[in-house]
Amino acid sequence: MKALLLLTFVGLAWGQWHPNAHDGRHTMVHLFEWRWVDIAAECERWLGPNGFAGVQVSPPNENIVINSPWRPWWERYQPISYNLCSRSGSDSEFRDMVHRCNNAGVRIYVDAIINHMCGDGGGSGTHATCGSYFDAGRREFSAVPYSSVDFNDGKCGTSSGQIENYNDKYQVRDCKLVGLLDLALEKDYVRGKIAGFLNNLIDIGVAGFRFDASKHMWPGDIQDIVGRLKNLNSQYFPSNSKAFIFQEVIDLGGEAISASEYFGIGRVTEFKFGAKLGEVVRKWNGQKMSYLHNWGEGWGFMPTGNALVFVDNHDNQRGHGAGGASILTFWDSRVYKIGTAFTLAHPYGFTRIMSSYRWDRNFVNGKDENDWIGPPANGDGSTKPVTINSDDTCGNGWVCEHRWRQIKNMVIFRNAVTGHDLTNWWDNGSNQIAFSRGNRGFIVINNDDWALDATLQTGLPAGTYCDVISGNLSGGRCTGAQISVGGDGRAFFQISNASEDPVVAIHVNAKL
Ligand code: QV4
Ligand code: CA
Repeated sequence: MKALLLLTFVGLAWGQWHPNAHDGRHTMVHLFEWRWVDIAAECERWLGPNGFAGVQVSPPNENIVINSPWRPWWERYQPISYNLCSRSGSDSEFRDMVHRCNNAGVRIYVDAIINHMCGDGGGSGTHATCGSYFDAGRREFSAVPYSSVDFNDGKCGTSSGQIENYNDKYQVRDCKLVGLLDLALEKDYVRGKIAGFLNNLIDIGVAGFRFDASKHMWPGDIQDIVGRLKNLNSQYFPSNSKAFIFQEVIDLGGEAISASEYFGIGRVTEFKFGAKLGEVVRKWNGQKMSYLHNWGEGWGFMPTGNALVFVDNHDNQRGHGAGGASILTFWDSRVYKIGTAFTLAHPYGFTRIMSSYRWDRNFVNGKDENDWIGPPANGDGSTKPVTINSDDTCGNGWVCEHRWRQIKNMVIFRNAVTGHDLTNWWDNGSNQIAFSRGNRGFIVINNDDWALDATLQTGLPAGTYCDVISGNLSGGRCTGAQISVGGDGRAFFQISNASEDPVVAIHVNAKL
């Protein structure tokens, strides 16, 4: 019985729920719209050395080219074929990136668009990133190939052929999501083509997949496709490793489809996390930081072992998808850093950091009319390189949140504390909170409008620690604040509410 339980546990832990990261690495970053050559360099110069587990990359396969007049980021969510060429680079550049990132200890997770092809209004021709011929009206995609029999047109029950009612699960799965041609995933042929695409990526050496629009696919169809996947490439992974799967299902409650239907396949995006965290950090709707004491399942979130969590994603940072106005983004950097520090310090879920580019926002009646703007680009539409400034920030319009010291150091904090329970919770009944992660790390946040002055039990061994929010441990000294922990584990903290970063975080790997 014990052995059986153990086997089940190992199977679960190392199956599709496990990110296949190198030991001690516990956070991925979404390098949204980055070029493969830039990601390869970033793995070697930043992500590897700073303990990042992996990168979620933008869709690598061929997509429609939309010039209206400039290319929107969302054209990449309209596949034309499974050939690997996109604005991020060629097939050989993709392979080189995967190889170099794996060698730097950083995994690659692919955003896989398998629910649909391009929109029904996509026209016909070769306006696609590898130049393949297609005809959206006739449902022909010659480079796969797919034809009209491979789509759900006959199955969808609405007169528009679109999803009209999210309370009808048949519509949500069998009709077109915003006009996107919906694949007949119950067909052996279609499943085979998709599995072929994913297995090619596995052979190249990727560690797993984000399944886009999973809510719009029947769990049984996804399960069948996952069942066709090879083990991961043994050049980089232990033998018999399975691809990590995380499914994009937006479940804020109140719809026909719930995230739990997908738990048996892999992890699932927990969208309640960012929506609620934004409310709390912004102190909207009567929320307070002290209410975070039972964050996680206690807030009605899915079980931690199923959850993929993030403060914002590429959709809800610009008003697409779900979450609404509460979502924290780099545009509000102070609250963003508070929310991200809490996320990375807290044990709940597998964490993903967003890394963005800037665009010119243009709000009209509360909606950003420029929410479509693609990555920083040259006049010919090609994506601009990510340049690195002498202070480690990025140029050319790339935000690089994952390089902000306050965020990068919390990725390292998480690596130091993972596996240790949340203990020593403290709050002032308002917006000042603190907690330990066993005897490995301690964080204090002051989100009130007055100063924090408190002597708190840190749970840490006595010594002098560097606050990794205000600085680094460098050359045997702290470049920012220092915290002395006494023999009884207690330390004195003072955090001004006027501080740009009203957070102090200390851990055993940044101790003098
Ligand atoms: C328009 C009309 C349709 C019409 C169609 C005619 O709205 O009514 O039928 O033209 O062809 C773009 C446009 C959209 C356009 C569509 C098809 O914005 O106006 O339809 O293309 O031409 C991204 C963007 C979408 C974009 C899509 C495809 O967010 O705006 O649509 O890419 O380019 C739900 C889902 C969830 C989804 C979320 C955004 O449950 O799965 O909405 N999230 C994922 C991705 C997201 C992506 C998709 C799914 C689709 O994270 O980035 O959508 O792959 O909550
Ligand atoms: Ca579908």
